[in-house]
Amino acid sequence: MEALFEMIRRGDRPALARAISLVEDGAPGSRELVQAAYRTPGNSRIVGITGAPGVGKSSLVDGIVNELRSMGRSVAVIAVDPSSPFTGGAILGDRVRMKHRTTDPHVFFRSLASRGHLGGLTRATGDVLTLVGVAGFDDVLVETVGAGQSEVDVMKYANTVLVVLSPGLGDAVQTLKAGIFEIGDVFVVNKADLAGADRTRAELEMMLDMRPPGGWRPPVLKTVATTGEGLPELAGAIEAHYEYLKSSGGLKARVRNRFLASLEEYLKREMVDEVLRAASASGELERCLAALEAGKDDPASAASRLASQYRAASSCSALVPSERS
Ligand SMILES: Nc1nc2c(ncn2[C@@H]2O[C@H](COP(=O)(O)OP(=O)(O)OP(=O)(O)O)[C@@H](O)[C@H]2O)c(=O)[nH]1
Ligand SMILES: [Mg+2]
Repeated sequence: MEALFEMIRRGDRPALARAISLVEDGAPGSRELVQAAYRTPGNSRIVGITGAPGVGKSSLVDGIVNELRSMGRSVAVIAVDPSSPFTGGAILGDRVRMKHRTTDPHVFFRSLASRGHLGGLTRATGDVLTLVGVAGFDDVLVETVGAGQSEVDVMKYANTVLVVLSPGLGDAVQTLKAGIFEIGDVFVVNKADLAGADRTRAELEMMLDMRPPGGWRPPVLKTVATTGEGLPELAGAIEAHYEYLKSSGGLKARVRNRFLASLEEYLKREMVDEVLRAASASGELERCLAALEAGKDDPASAASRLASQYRAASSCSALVPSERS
């Protein structure tokens, strides 16, 4: 693992790819690798790209990679697919379009899928981003598909979040519903070659007008990812937002948020495992399940009962040392 870590630090891409697989699988030694990574902080800029399926996120990523490469920056792309626990990312593989990029040594591409362990993907993503940072990429682009909480959770790891829409799908309203509107730092109306782009843009501007004034006003940009139209402006907006973060102290807050988000993911697992273990040992889990099967309980009530029993038990055991002293 030490040798592997050193190779990653030197920017060895096959080593990075291997390490990511180990982390994804929770393989023996992967924890040490991740521990070392967090202690060797990189300073990659992390840009999240999110939006409804098919709006053109991957095409945009491709275009942004081109722009960043022309600025001499190295780029890693992590495509996260929380919606494919059954395909193991096979569909994502089809979605991913990075045709001519594979030969460029300054571009790294990797997709992450749930592989059945639901909930674990968000944890793994935080760790993978840290590993990629160790490899010293200037930029890391994180694309996520699917809608809902997992998407928002993954975006907590980003410094700058691009929310992508396409015209004519009533998307502006949909996006607002999913809670994704709130996290957008830059809005992109892609497929601006299609009818309705200006209307979508106006809708977004109107929604932004309703936000309390002050701070960063997210720009709304039009792009045509397939032709590259608007891509230089988009790269400029990413840069401008990052500069804003640096000068306003917001960057520190984002990084802190990222650690908080990771911590939260791990704590959730720790606590859930622990409560379940205790409930299983006391036989309470069995009783809960039996009551649920018999139609005499509901999961929310059962969960709050298990949690309060756990709290009661742990406060008792916490009292033991002080009683002794
Ligand atoms: N007309 C037009 N088509 C576009 C544009 N950008 C992307 N497309 C097409 O839209 C389709 C979906 O593009 P993707 O880049 O795969 O979209 P995505 O958001 O990554 O899709 P998922 O990852 O499946 O959610 C492809 O057929 C693209 O060629 C654009 O600006 N204009
Ligand atoms: Mg895609």
